[in-house]
Amino acid sequence: MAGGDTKNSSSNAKSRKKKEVKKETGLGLSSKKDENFGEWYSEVVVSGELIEYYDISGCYILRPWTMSIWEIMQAFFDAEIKKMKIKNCYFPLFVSPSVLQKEKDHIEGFAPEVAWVTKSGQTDLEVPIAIRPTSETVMYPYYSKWIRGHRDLPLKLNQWCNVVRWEFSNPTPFIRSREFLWQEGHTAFATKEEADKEVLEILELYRCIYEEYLAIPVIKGKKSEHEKFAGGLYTTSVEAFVPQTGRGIQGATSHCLGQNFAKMFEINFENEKGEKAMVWQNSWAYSTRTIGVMVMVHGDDKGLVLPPKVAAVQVIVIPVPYKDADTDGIIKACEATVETLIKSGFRAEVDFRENYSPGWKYSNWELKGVPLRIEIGPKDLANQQVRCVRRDNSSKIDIPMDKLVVQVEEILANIQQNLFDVAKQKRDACIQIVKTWDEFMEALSHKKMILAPWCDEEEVEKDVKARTKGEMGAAKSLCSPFEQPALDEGTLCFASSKPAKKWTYWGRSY
Ligand code: 86X
Repeated sequence: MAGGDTKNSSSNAKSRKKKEVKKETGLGLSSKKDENFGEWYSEVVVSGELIEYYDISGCYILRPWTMSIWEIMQAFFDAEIKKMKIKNCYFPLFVSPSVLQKEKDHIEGFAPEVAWVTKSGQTDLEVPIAIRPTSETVMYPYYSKWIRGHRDLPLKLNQWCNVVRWEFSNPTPFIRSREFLWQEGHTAFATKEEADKEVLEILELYRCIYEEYLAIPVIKGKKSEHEKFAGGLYTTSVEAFVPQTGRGIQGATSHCLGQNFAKMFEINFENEKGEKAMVWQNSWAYSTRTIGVMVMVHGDDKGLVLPPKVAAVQVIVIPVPYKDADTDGIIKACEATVETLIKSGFRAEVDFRENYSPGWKYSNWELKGVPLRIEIGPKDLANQQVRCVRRDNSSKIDIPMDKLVVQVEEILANIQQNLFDVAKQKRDACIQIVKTWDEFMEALSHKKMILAPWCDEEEVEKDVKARTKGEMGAAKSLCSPFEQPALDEGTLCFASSKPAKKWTYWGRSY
């Protein structure tokens, strides 16, 4: 007992000391990504100033550093869907219980997550009202009203909003929060062909957000019957992977709803032949979860690593004055550098704070993940150059002042590409192809993302879940990739030994 106490108090003292050092300097992370991923993540989102914890569990403050990333992704996606003639709208936050109940079947499983308003002041509401967990039931009664004839189709609406899902399993900033921001698109067409086409167009935009903006490789594919949105016909998704935890993560979904909701909400139209017909619908969404995936994939022991395409500040300029140096000259050079960069369209800032040393500033902007640091000291001034330091690989490059713009452009493009390449190489190293149950279990224990031939039967997937249940969580199907490797004649399902129908990714997931 005494021994235990001693050990405990000494390790407590150690961690207290670590935290004290951290408090004094305000710098450095006390957990390492490879040693304690969970703690590292909570620490990095706070120290990197993306998130502040809130006094309601599962709710987080999104700080400006987060919102600027969100706004950049939003600007891209919003412009793209406008090209597709999708229009923005805004429906109310509240749902009446009668409408929410309307699609009982798919609500049933979700019911425990619905948050309700039951009072105004001290007075009970006559009828409690629900807060939207998603907006099908809010919007579709009006689709029924607005759609009469084929001339009213297609109806293509999107909204940028918050939703609330009162989850009980361990909340994680961005990844699983009780309130989050997203866009939800809801479209209605006369034909299935039009709906099918849009599902894939939207999925391609989601791939683009992950791969081109967040520099995260994703796999496009179709969800199994068990994992699809129960209210819909089929679900497509982009799936990312976090090597440290060996977990897949659904990045965004694009559903074809078929005519299920049209039936429930009576969304009918008169077609060109004058016959009554039901619309074909889609719905699709991506959320602030994207930002959590970005932190998990690119962050390191120094803090956040922001891809240049989404960074609020792409270049931070830091003066490095010395006692007897030409401080004025250095300040002027810094100002000129930022001005040139901003004029050329870069997001650049200079850090002139006087009460911090250059070294402290370096660590601080590394913690915040700024892709490129430019240092200007006496030597740089004398040589008419600036020193660039990359956040992704710490490499240092001196560039002549008169080549600033072209070279910074090149370096940022290179960082963006390098982040993707490194992430893809790490992700690919975690993909394992298996043919048998034993190989599957072995790969799972090594935190792999597993590609296996599958019979595509729901019972078998349920069985896989049951057989892999444990403290780490069960394995499930992630998606059947659209890019299917050849499936040799006679290949058997890894889990049931029945004839395999397709290759499917499996793994633990968020
Ligand atoms: C599923 C389906 C769908 C529109 C999307 O994935 C894209 C955007 N919606 C969302 N889903 C629910 O339907 C749901 C319903 C309730 Cl009542 C709930 F509490 C939680 C839910 N979570 C997910």
